[in-house]
Amino acid sequence: MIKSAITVSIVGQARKGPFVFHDDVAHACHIASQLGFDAVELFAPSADAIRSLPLADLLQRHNLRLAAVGTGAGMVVQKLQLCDPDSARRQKAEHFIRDIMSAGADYAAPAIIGSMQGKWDDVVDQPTAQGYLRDALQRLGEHAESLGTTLIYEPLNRYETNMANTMQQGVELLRPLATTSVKLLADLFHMNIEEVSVADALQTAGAQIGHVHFVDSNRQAAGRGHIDFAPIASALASIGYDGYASAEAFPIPDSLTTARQTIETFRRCFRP
Ligand code: LER
Ligand code: MN
Repeated sequence: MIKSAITVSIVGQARKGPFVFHDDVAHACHIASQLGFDAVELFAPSADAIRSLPLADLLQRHNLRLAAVGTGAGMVVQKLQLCDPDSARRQKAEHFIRDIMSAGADYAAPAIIGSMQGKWDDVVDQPTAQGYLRDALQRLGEHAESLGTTLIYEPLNRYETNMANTMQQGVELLRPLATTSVKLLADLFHMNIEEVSVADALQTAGAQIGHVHFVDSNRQAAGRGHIDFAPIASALASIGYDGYASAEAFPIPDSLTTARQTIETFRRCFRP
């Protein structure tokens, strides 16, 4: 059965980012559990920041799971990315991700690679960048396997990366990997921009989908934009997806309204 999750960021530099809750993890957990969410997804500045939270206690007290941990703070705060021309910087990026993966694995949560994938450009051409990214995904996928988790790779819209924009490009990027521990993230906001049909793209990626960012066309709560969620819910049901639908949305007009609207749409889609 598909499970619900909601995002909380504790990255100061990401206060304008698409996260439902900011700064106060205890408050986010309280509201998430009151509204009946299954889990929270955490965006943190570092593995140490995750470890210094009273997360075990909060999750247990509110009967929540940790759905996933984001790694994008490596880019937002330190400008790290896996396609950096400088090998020491690439290693630093990989190390940052590895650390977050380990912190997430304490709660059986996978880590997400979104903006940390980087981009190709005039300095690092496309085949070289693709090689850097694939090699890192291979090593990090093996690390996920050893931790008993998965690694979630996220195709992003063209304004954020040129590595993979669609589910099909994500499938092709992962195809040569000698590990099945790297899964795809289907972010409905990015897919709404890039896919011919969001439902068809979900069907194409099928069992490779490991996480869903459940959000509307305008990156507000599901139900506050113009995405038609019925065919998306059918596609996810038909591929047997049983991971999280996690609200990575702007808190517009505010966090509570966004959380309420999300869970209403979630129930309409997945608990009819
Ligand atoms: C992260 O999940 C995401 O969707 C990106 O747009 C941010 O890098
Ligand atoms: Mn996303």
